Amino acid sequence: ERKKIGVLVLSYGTPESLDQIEEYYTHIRHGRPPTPEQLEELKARYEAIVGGFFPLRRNTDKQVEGLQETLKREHADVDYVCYQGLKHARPYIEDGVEQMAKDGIREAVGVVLAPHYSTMSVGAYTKRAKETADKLGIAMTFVNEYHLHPKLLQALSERVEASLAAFPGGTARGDIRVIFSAHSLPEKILELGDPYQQQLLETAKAVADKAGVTNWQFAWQSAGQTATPWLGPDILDVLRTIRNEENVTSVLMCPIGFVSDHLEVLYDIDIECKSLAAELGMRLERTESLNTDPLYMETLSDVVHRQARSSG
Ligand code: FEC
Repeated sequence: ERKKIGVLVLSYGTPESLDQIEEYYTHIRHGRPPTPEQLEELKARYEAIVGGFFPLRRNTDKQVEGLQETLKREHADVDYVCYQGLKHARPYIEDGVEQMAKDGIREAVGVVLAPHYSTMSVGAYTKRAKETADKLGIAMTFVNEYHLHPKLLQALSERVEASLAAFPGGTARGDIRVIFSAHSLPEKILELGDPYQQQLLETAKAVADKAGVTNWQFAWQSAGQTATPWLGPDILDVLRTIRNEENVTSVLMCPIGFVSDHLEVLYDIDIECKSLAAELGMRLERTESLNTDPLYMETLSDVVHRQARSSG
């Protein structure tokens, strides 16, 4: 019989309807409910992207299906079975691991739908999964990062090239500023020696090199509203600065820290950045999200298989 290995696909999670936003937001805030104003503000953002429809739910389902099919096709000698574990919504990470145990899985690999490692992002997912797996007697190891996987870099650089080509004729390629972005985190991660920033810069440089882009920079987005400082510069400040101080009028946003269409892309970039750019008289485009790009599915399949082999 073929060996059976569980694959826990870890992702952020999203509410499935407007009335679940409060529970979701409370979970993100470590159990502290939001104020009525904060709740309304978040509801308004979800309503603005798709009239209260939550694309991340379906995108994650499709990514997990895509990974399952790719694993089956590329590694037919192993019986990989994919499960979902979400950070802030059901099925929670613990639910995913419990389901594996119920199905008799004794060996598993976890992979996060985010390519860059930080103790506060990927590390927090894997810690919860490992604790549950240890309790339930599942031998579980994790893919920590895959930010320089050649197929990931290829998928990203193809997107950059396609978007650059879509600027109006007459726009010189070298005049388009490419801004790579990722979710900000509290600045204290730097003192802790966290690899997050370094890995993001490595991906940005590798993608720029591959696409032949020299006019690029990195910026942070979607910082939380807390008393402590978050990593900057923020994308909105960067747009103002490059317009006012360098007279940049064409911008391509490439959110390399995210792999799917969701609020941080569809609202923070497509609505917030685009409206500021319009105010500033700039043309702003965004690269398409990876979603179920076959190259991304193959990246995940490859790192999962390598991890399973090295630990099994
Ligand atoms: O579309 C959706 O429904 C979900 C969009 C979404 C993604 C996402 C990714 C990341 N986050 C990360 C860290 C933080 C930290 C805080 C925080 C807060 C929020 C809030 C919403 C939200 N995040 Fe998120 N995040 C998404 C959505 N995130 C909504 C709450 C309101 C707000 O601040 O806008 C601050 C928590 C605190 O106050 O303690 C920290 C990181 C990622 C990227 C890596 C990953 O995907 O895991 C890091 C998608």
